[in-house]
Amino acid sequence: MTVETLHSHGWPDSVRIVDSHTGGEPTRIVVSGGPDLGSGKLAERRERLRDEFDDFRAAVVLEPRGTDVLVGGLLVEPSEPDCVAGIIFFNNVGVLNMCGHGTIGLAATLAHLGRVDKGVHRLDTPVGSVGIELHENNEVSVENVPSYRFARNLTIEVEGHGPLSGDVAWGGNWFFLVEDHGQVIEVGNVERLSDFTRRIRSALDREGVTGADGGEIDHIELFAPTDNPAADSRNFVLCPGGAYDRSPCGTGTSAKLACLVADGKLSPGETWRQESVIGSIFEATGKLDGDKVIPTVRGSAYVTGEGELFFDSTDPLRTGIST
Ligand code: PYC
Repeated sequence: MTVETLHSHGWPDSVRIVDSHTGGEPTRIVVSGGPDLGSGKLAERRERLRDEFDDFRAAVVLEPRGTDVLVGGLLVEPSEPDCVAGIIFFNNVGVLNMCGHGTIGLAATLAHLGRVDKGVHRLDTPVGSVGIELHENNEVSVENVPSYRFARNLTIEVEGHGPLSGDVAWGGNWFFLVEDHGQVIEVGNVERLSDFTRRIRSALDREGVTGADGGEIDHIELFAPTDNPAADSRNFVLCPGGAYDRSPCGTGTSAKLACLVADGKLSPGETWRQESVIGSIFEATGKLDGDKVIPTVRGSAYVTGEGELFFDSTDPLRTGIST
């Protein structure tokens, strides 16, 4: 898209942003000045962002303004009347369905802006509305969308590894969850873990393994025991754009909870403490909703900055650096 087309598309010259991190994973919320996506359902507005404003997405999260690790969110008016705000998350390669760490960061952002008080609120997302509760000490609980296991113990052939088995589960995004992988989940090993999980994603792709309705499995999650007495398990999560999640991943923890409940390893109401590869922790509990589980994921987020991004029309790198 040329700069002239961007202008005629109503691309802004600048936007206001608030940055935060949740367990080490950064979130950048565009709080004002973003493109007008109309007033339809959030799923429709997400498609509009994807189809008509992809350069805007890229400009907000990619270098030189952002990084591949950054998850962005466009704050919009909700379409659901009981919601205080609507949010469309995106990252370095496209739009997301939902984002757990991002929702915790968004709650901290809304509190920072004085737009919500402590207590319980609802947010509209492209995959359904979610609850947030703001606690003391920067902690936030997110009542996520109903989560479930779609396929159990599926075996794929991973290049350089051989057969590998895992579960496919939905936690607001599609995950392939693997317990038995032979990898060491430690922060010093993230390059190797990233390469390994990318090969798993390629194998899923090659073998045509998807979530329900052909949904792409774009998140890969490995688990291992932890020696941290404050956690039940440590994970490594590969995100769609190739970066790894510094947090334990809210939607990934939700998918894990659904599998644990389905296996009878966790009872509704019991707490699961998921540690990330860098050592941050989310606590999660679930309640049954038919054959699905509604997870509540609790973590803490800190606002790290606030400001304005400029998109100078003469800047040749206005739309970011795509690699
Ligand atoms: O916390 O759900 C999450 C998430 C998805 C991608 C990065 N974080």
